[in-house]
Amino acid sequence: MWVALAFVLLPLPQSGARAQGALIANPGGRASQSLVGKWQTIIDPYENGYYDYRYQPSPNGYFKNAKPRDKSDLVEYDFDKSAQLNVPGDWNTQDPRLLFYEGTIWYKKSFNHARKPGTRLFLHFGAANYAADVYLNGEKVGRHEGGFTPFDFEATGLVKDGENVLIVKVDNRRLREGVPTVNTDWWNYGGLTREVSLLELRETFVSDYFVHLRRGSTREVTGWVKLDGQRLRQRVAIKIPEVGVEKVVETDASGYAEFNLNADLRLWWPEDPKLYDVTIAAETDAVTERIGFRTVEVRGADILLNGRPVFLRGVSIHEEAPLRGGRAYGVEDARTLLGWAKEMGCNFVRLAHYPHNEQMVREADRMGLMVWSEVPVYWTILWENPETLESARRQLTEMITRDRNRASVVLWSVANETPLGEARLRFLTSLVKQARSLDPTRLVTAALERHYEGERTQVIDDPLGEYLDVLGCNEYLGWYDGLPAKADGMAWRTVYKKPLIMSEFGGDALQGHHGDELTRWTEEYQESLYRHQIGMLKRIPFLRGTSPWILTDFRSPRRPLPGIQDFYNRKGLISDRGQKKKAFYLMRQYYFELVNGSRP
Ligand code: GCB
Repeated sequence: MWVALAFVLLPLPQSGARAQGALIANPGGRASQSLVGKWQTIIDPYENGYYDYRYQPSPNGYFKNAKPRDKSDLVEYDFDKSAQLNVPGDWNTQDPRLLFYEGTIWYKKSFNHARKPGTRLFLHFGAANYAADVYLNGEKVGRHEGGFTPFDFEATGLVKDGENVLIVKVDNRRLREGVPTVNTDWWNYGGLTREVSLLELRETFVSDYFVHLRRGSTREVTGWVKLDGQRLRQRVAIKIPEVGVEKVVETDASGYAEFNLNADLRLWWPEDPKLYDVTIAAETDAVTERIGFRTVEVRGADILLNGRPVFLRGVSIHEEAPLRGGRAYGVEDARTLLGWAKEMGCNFVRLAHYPHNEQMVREADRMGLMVWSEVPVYWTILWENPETLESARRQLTEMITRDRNRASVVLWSVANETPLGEARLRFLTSLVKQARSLDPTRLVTAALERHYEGERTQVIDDPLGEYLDVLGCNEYLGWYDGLPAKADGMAWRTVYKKPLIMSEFGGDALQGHHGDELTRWTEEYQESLYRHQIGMLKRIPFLRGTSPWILTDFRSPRRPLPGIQDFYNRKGLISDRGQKKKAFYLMRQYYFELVNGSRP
């Protein structure tokens, strides 16, 4: 029943062979035509451009881009006279009318194309929040749900020589059965929030690959490649020219081949994030990208990077643009956010609570930051609903497919603060299993909750812990639970012999708001909270990492308090204007002490 249902819910692949959710690896490394910039847009809160007045899907929706044929003709919309929005970019911060908007906006972009013989064309979207219906020259190309992962639709047969019209209906309404669901502590930024491009690929092309060190080995590179197209049996070379290595394999009838090779590599470390050009060269196509090599494992309560125990000095980050606000995108935003983390002494970032844009992980690769990457399975998901599970599984697949060649990513997180129960355990263990089958090389985690044993002990015994490699835990002692000094003398216990990352702790402070240590919302209260927390963290024997909540203040509709919050969660160590709060420096001192055994 459930398999049948899942099948019915998924749109059929457009060009026969490609599976739903299949992504083209390394889209930034392909020949492409960028479709970023100004798009014409129509705000459509009633979905008038989609449904007719009987609420049936209309064959003449806005995707037809109609124009009056003569002076008497009635057409009630006109993209070309409508307002423009920037892509990439959320709509909420581009027009004050749209700050709280949740609903449909139609986007239109015209582009010219001159078809090259022997090419296949794919429309690539970095992300669209939440549901996107894509039309090219009046025809439906596909639909994607999930606001933080990429998607590709083949458009080979639909692109014309000359002018083409691409129209996308983006709907960011929150859905009870969605992933995330209706209730989150972040802004529901809508729109084409990441890059859009037209990829130009060969008729048979290298569609995906996974290149990594075998777990436990620092010399043996292993993985697989996959071709897409008609000529599926080919010789494919995997090359790392800098170390003079090349291995040739033959793909099978499905275009798939595995490989193994030995190489004398300089490993990827946060202190020395070495990356190599790796080329996958088939007979009909070749692609190159920068890849780092490292292993990550657990041994008892230790996390081992390249076989050595590491402590993950981290910080949690929302994908919120530094300084200008709204959704972050692109290299500049990534450099600023990750640069602040580095300045604090981090070797690790938790990218909460959904997959961030690809530039974040690519920059983390270059800058030497280990990454925790997460799907938006947050709080109160509908655990019993098969559609919800299907959506979570698809988003997990898209996240892993996009980033599995990134050395920086060490942890896949399947959930954040989810309530105990059987259906939830079934749901999450299914995600854990899937993550392991898509990527057996990384560690799997989740941000769990804790409970009291008496008044002075916190226990982590969530049954999900059994299935994870690393336990994450969110705790708010001193903020939602008592005052900062409550952390003093608090003991921690877990039933698992596994490493713990304290994946959240913290409290709100309005930057520049001062008072004594017991006055809420002041920098002094937040600083004192961090002081008590650090004292407690140092006493947890199985603690192997921390990612306090959070690097910068971020917008949240749950935070209305006038004069203080004004719809921002103020737990940032840095304000939304980029000013560091006192607690930033305290955390920085703790991290520098961890590295040097002394003050910075
Ligand atoms: C949490 C959530 C995070 C919230 C944070 C808070 O536990 O995981 O998304 O923003 O608490 O500030 O309450």
